[in-house]
Amino acid sequence: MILRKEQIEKNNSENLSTHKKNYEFFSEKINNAEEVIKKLIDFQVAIPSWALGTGGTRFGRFPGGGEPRNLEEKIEDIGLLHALNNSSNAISLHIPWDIPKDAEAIKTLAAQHGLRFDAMNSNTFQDQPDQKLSYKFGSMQHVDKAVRQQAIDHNIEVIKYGKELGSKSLTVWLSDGSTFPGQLNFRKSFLNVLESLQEVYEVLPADWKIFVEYKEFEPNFYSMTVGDWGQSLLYTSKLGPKAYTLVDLGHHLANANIEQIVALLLMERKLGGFHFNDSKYGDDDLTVGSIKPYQLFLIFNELVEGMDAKNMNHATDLAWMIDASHNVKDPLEDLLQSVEAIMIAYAQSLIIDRKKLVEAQNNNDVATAQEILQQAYRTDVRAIVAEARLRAGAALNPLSVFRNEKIRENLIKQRGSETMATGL
Ligand code: LRH
Ligand code: MN
Repeated sequence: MILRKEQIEKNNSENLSTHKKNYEFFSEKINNAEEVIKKLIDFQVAIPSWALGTGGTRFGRFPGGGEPRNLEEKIEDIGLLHALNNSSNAISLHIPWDIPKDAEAIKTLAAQHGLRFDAMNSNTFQDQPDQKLSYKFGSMQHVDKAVRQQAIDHNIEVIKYGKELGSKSLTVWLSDGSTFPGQLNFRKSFLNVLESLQEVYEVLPADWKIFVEYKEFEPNFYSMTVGDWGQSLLYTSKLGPKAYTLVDLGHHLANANIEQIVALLLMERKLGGFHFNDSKYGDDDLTVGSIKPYQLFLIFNELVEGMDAKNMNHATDLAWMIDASHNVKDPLEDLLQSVEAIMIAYAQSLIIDRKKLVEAQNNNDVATAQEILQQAYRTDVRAIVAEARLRAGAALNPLSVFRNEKIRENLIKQRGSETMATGL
């Protein structure tokens, strides 16, 4: 299902005058609109290949139809998102859910849609049909060296696929841990994981990064062997300069101050990137900015401040990825809303009066500091974000084009109503 430029232009022309009025009104309220628009156009978010179908829970899954049946159709769907918002030019693959049978062909197809391959994801949290040894009691932490070696070999295989596709990074999320006290020796488990990651690190190409993703609980419910940012930083500090910590917003205990974690990982030059989503309780993998939009803004505030302090390039020096699962929304609509929320939070963080904020902080003027942050957060930047899309040849309102052009209906006609995508 290819979206033709004319379809986007037709929809844009119907909304252009309203947009222009909004843009003129709101761009006057900020003094660096042009700089913000340039940064928004450069800012690209990778789409997870495992989130293009309907997700589910152990209680049920309610597929909506027209889901991609293979990697080629997943690339088509991400191409569609990128055509609509010009902010999703990368795919993050999960192996073995998305093994590229013909890597060259897949790479060419992705390029035709203006897409590149971001971080590759390994999977040692499920047992595959042809797998010799089970990961029931963990993978890289396992007491049995043979199981650890199997997990190491899998990650090396994932790097091989990534090299063929032009990816430059590997994300390792381990479900390893324990569910009952006494089940594990925490020190031995940590050292087994470290030794295993070191064997993967040794074969990592010179220009690659390895992201160590932490998670507080699930599927283990007593301990996780990469259980929080401190443990991940311990691994990445011991591994070496190509190892970084990956922050999945849903992988924290309630009320954790994620923006402070981000600031300190940036200070240590050990922040590798993000899995953006939102949550109210656990790893809910909900639409970005749908539950705690102010937290997302505060995280981007620390990102912009911390990256500028290290002269980092906002668009390229960190891995910006979404990790979501769609139980009740159309997967593509959900992803469009998530990218929009990320762009809005980024734009708001770019209009913070940082000079005044530093002044207020140096004067312990707490009230003024809050006023400065909330001035930016309460500024409606949607017309600025839309103007960036317009200038990049994308849709002023991606979601309404998706609906107006009956894209899901067409996908169901093309693929059927029963198709199920691989993934979560
Ligand atoms: C684990 C996780 C990890 C992925 C998986 C799909 O909760 O966030 O990033 O491998 O989701
Ligand atoms: Mn994740």
